[in-house]
Amino acid sequence: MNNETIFALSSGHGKSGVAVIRISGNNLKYTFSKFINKKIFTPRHAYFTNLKDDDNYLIDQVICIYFEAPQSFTGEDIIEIHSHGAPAVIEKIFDHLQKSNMRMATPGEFSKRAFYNNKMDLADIDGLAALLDAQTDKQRQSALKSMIGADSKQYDTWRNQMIEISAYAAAILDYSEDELPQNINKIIKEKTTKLYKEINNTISRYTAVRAIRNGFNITLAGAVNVGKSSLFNTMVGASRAIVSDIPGTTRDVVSAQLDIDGYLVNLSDTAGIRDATDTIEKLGIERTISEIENADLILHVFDATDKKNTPYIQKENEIIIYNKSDLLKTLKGNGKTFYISTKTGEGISDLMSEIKAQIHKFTNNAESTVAVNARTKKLLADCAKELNNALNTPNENYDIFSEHVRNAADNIGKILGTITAAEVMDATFSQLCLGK
Ligand SMILES: Nc1nc2c(ncn2[C@@H]2O[C@H](COP(=O)(O)OP(=O)(O)O)[C@@H](O)[C@H]2O)c(=O)[nH]1
Ligand SMILES: [Mg+2]
Repeated sequence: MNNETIFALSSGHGKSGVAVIRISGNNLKYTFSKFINKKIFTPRHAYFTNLKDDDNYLIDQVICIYFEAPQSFTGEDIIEIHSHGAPAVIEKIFDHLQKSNMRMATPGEFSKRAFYNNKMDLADIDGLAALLDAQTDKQRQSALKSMIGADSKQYDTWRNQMIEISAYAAAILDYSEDELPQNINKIIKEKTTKLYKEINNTISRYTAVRAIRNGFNITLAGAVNVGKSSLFNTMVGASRAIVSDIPGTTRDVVSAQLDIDGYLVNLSDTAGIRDATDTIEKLGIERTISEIENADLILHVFDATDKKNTPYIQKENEIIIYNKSDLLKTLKGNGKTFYISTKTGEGISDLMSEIKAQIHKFTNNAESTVAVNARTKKLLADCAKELNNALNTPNENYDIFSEHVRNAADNIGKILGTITAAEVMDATFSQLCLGK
């Protein structure tokens, strides 16, 4: 850790009414006093002031707030300058701060300081990064919950239980039976089994959490010319993909992000699969195949007027759609097949209801668990492995049992950052943008 005073634009870039510039450092009392031209001031109070440079030249009329350590985001002294949001004003303030011996923060540097000053652990910071990325209400809810410590609390509980089990296991060898709680052997095994189940259950929620945090992937698939792009446009509500009656028009994967019931949905329109001769179309088809593999839900579109429609074995994560129903005299979908017309809008709302139901089913209750991400999933898996090793310790060797459970606790410690390698931390902080 360095003692340098850092600053960054915490509000968004571009023209805005107000910009917030944050400064963090060890002792900013004097700096603040100069900013507001007052010797005595109260922390967390807003001061309206003419911000001037060292030559007494007026930079802007601003509001300044002083947060005294440790009651601040970073745990250090923080000054917030609320200036006008013009790029020229921000530039001039930055220039002034640089001349006052401060430097621009690197991405995530404020959070890094918060971490080192025990203001946040890595699970909180993962939540913060997700919150800053949130586009939909479900993403906001899930991220906020992690950021304010719900995940950390669960991890702490698990870790403490493991440390306790490990301590009891070690004690079995050192103490006589009447000095220990009754049935201690049985109790620690039961507790370890319970933890093992809980952690495996959490790992199994990974795909659901991912669908909330990064979006639920829906892919349009089917033969050419059945109306995939037309349905894509209907769903997006705007003409984003090229719709034409020339087979093979959609060559690349076209994607759009939608908000369905507060969930972020990554919808992609694909080339469709057929024996292509054109090399570009072939590439498109390859991409189609990989999109389908990554899809949480496939909307498989058929042309309802096509007499050749052969019976098709539906995949579990697939909805079968017959499009162009306007060209049919009689129709009705059943259960998981839907007759629609992108031309008349017929059947679209039933289809959307089914899509919503599928999203809810997929993400079911994932909000209630800790938000497993790629980093924490690996550590949870290592933790579960150690618990399993403990349970399979041969010959009732409680020394070895204790060590495995202790290792399991260390993996949870790594999730929180209490025990961690530098590269894990760098990866965590670099998700964050400037000013956080
Ligand atoms: N009558 C009718 N024509 C449709 C419907 N949906 C799409 N089409 C037409 O079918 C052709 C192929 O549509 P497109 O969306 O490009 O199909 P894709 O190749 O599967 O992406 C175009 O001429 C569309 O206008 C529909 O519901 N009814
Ligand atoms: Mg198309």
